[in-house]
Amino acid sequence: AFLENVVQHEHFLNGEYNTSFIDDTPELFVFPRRKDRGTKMLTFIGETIVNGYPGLEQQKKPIFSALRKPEVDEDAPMPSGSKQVLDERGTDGLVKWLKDQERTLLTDTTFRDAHQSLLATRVRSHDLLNIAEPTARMLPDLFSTEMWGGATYDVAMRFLHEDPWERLLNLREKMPNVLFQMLLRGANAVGYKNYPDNVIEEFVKTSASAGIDVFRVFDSLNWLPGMTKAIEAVRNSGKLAEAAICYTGDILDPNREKYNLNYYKELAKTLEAEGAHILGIKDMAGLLKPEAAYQLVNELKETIDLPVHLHMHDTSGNGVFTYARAIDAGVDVVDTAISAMAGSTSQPSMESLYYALKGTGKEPALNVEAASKLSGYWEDVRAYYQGFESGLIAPHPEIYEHEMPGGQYSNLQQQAKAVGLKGQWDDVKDMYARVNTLFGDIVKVTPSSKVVGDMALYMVKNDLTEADIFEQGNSLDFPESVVEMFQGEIGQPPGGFPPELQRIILKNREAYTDRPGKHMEPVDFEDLKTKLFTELDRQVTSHDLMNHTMYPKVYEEYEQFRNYFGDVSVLDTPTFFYGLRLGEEIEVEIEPGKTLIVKLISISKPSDAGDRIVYFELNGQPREVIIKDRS
Ligand code: 3PY
Ligand code: ZN
Repeated sequence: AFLENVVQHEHFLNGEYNTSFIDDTPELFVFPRRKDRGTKMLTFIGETIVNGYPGLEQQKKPIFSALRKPEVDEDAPMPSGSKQVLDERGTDGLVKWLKDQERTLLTDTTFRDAHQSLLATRVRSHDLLNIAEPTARMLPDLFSTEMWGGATYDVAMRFLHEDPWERLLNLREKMPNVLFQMLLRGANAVGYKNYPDNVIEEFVKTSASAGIDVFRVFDSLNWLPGMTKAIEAVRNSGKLAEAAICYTGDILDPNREKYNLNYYKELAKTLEAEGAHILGIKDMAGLLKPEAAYQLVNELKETIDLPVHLHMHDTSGNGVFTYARAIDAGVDVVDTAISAMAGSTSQPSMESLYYALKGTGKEPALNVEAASKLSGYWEDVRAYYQGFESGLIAPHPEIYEHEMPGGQYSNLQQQAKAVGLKGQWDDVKDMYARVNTLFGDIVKVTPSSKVVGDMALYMVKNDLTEADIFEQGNSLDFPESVVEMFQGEIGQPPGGFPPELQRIILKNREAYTDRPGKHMEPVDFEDLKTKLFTELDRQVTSHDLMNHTMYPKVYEEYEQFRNYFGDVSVLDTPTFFYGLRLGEEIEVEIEPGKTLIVKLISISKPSDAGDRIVYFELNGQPREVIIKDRS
């Protein structure tokens, strides 16, 4: 899961709802600067009706079925769960409790990796919050809910115009009983590049106080120095450090000996010595075969004294088989998703795993009927996001050949299309594997996977072979991401970069092999606070500081959007993506107890200048907004 959408990001960055749009369409500012909330909302809905949502473009609003949301008794006491174990017994107590469990526990990734991998990370807080409390009440046996980090942080602001921190805090309130887990890209935090050490420290501290309990920390090259600061920061925050080894290659293949069983064992020992509470195995592409899972988990359990938590993607279709073998070997926790959001590039289905093992005594801890009910909700919600489906509708065992992380697959496909390689997708996939070999066989996960993808596109586009790179390399302009990686900006792969290739790629630039964080100036947060206070003209929170530090430009656009259109996270998802049908009326709860009733009356033809007037009723009163038709 991925590489997030970088392509799509870039694509959309130039478009629609961002600063450029607002700059190019000054006539939008005929409205008073401080519009009321109703007008802001009508402006957004009008905008969506006239111009569509970026990536979906203008289209008719489909008729969706009513959501099958399971009923729960909200007055009953909340069942206690793993969160209470952590709060009462601390991290060491939690680890002991986990080791004492007889059954394998489950992490539910539905709120993060599942939709990152299936729906381009587009699932909105509205749909998560709607099912959060039922999930907490119905699945209290979960080890954790993975609901933050990875690409969600960036996409929330960039495309959903939501604050990721608000999502976290609101979910925490509705789910007080299960551990909250996030994916942290080591020194890259939730970004695509290394950040200064003090940013990693602050980010972890702030996330911990906003509700994260388990931090799954990885490095995109399995480079220990890329993870140490993050692990230390998690421990200092009193939370659980799940240090992950990224699984690549195939330990069953004697020809892939760089990443053999011993390699993973040594890495695991090092992570244990670094202070990990839990060892994560992060199989981001879904390459871990069933027998390999058995051997790996078995050997790790013999080698280290930590609970083992296995994450994988079901791209090949072999996920449940792999998990069943990992369970045979005594794995402590596995990552699964609710079935309607599982399979393919997402995680294996929790109900499928349960049923596969039912009656053997090895079934994971799960109320399977409850999970099935929740799946009905997700089946209905998933339909809202149909425009973001990856298009991969069948098992894809080819993954074992090209090793592309699940979420990168559809993104790279888009990227290939964008550079005119639409008909050469097979060549790109093939080249991806060849570039990996050229680079010395590296781990491929955000952000290293993006570098391999960029190089593959570059070589196919320019009709270059490996031999050409060595022969003509001095006169070639390599993609920026490739140059940066070979400089050491995202760390070092095991065994280093191939020296001859590195010389060719870097030309006269210098490479370094120590931690990039060491070369970076710490961020002065006090200073930043003052600066943002002037810019935003309001109190600055630690969350603002983090948003700005991670993604300055995205955050600026997010703030502009929010000033202009207000808080659009309160809208239901069909309206958010498709606007309203003529005559349709919706209720929008803009804050607890305050509801707006919005009805679409009519839309004018465009004026000579291309403006349309969209007529609404807002709480029964006529209202209109002027929207530039950009078609
Ligand atoms: C991410 O970094 O977002 C991932 O999901 C990597 O697998
Ligand atoms: Zn994943």
